[in-house]
Amino acid sequence: MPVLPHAGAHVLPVLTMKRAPVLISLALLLLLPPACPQQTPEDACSLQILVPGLKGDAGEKGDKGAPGRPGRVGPTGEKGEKGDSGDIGPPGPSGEPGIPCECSQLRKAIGEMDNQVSQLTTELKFIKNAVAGVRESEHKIYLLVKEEKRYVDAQLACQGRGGMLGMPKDEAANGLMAAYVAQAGLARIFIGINDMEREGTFVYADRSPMQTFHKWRSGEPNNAYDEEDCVEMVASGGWNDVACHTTLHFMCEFDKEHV
Ligand code: GN1
Ligand code: CA
Ligand code: CA
Repeated sequence: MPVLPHAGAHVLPVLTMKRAPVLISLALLLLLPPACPQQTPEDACSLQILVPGLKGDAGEKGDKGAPGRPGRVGPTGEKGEKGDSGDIGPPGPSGEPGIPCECSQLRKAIGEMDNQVSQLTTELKFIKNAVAGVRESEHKIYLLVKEEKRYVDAQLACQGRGGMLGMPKDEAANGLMAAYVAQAGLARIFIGINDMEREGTFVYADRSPMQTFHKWRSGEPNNAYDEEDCVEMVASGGWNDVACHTTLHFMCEFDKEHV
């Protein structure tokens, strides 16, 4: 609340309660004896020197201030594109030395195994030929069975051993089989060829059709007595159709892949 000026106080500006201490100080100063007796009366050793003077001239430029504090960290920038691949690095250091190769020992072991393989091969050949009495080509093993059976029973006997009645499908196979028969001192054997299903149409025991290769003897097949639907091979290698109920020795063949 403003304090209204009263009589005798017109030299002072309008005061507020906040300026009351200043007013009191000024009043005390007026009551005190003169503080500057050397000065002339004209000198304003009075109230005037206590009020602020005029604004002085601008001072000299100050020294440069200390650098300001670093600003705040800015927002994260956008992700940049992938850069190119770097250069190939230098080669790494050499590895640990390896274990010395026991080459001479390995060579010796391999040599011994080679000897064993060739010895076993010789023994197997002896067993096949002398004991079992078989013959073989690149892909097949042939077994001459010196038991007389009818065609169907002969085929069953071969199948029971994992094979088929021998099926000469080319000159080489026919020659091998014929030599085997001749060497065994046999005159004739059943082979795996018949025309049981359709008269005059001979097929192999595996049902594959007969191709251009054949070894029919002169005048055969003649289906003599109208009952010859099975085929025999004579020691010379020729073929002749005979009755299937005839009992003969026979030859089986086996695929080496399935042995
Ligand atoms: C035999 O039995 P024979 O000789 O008329 C053979 C026939 C031959 C024929 C050839 C059972 O007949 O298959 O075609 O010779 N029969 C038998 O001359 O072997
Ligand atoms: Ca026939
Ligand atoms: Ca015949």
